[in-house]
Amino acid sequence: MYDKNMRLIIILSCVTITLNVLAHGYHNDEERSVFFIAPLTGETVSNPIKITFGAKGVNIVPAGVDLPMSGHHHLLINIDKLPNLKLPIPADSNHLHFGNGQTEAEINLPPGKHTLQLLLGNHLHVPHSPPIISDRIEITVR
Ligand SMILES: [Cu+2]
Repeated sequence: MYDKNMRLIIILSCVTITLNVLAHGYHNDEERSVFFIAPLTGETVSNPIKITFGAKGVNIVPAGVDLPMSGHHHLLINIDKLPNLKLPIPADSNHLHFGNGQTEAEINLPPGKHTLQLLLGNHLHVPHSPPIISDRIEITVR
């Protein structure tokens, strides 16, 4: 006869260990980043502008998927002052959500200089703590 409680404890231990491995698989904050693969800062581009998002140390998943160290990209356009990083990222023409887990996008911007920045949001569109955010790049649209 087996001990039901012991069996439950063993199962729970395995689940806990697995979750810990998933949660701490990326142990160093330095290894988590998002960045622009294209365009690069200082580039002059034409519409439609193809933007390629890079990510390191995090899994890019659709919004609503709650997994450790994962999230989806948000493109901040011409944002000088970051939104409150404890709240869901706003959704408007200056804060674009890529909630299907996209890693590239095509956008159109008026001619002139613009800044772009990437900010990762979790399953609820809330930035991580500490936030996973790219450098702010400047491009010129011809
Ligand atoms: Cu979002």
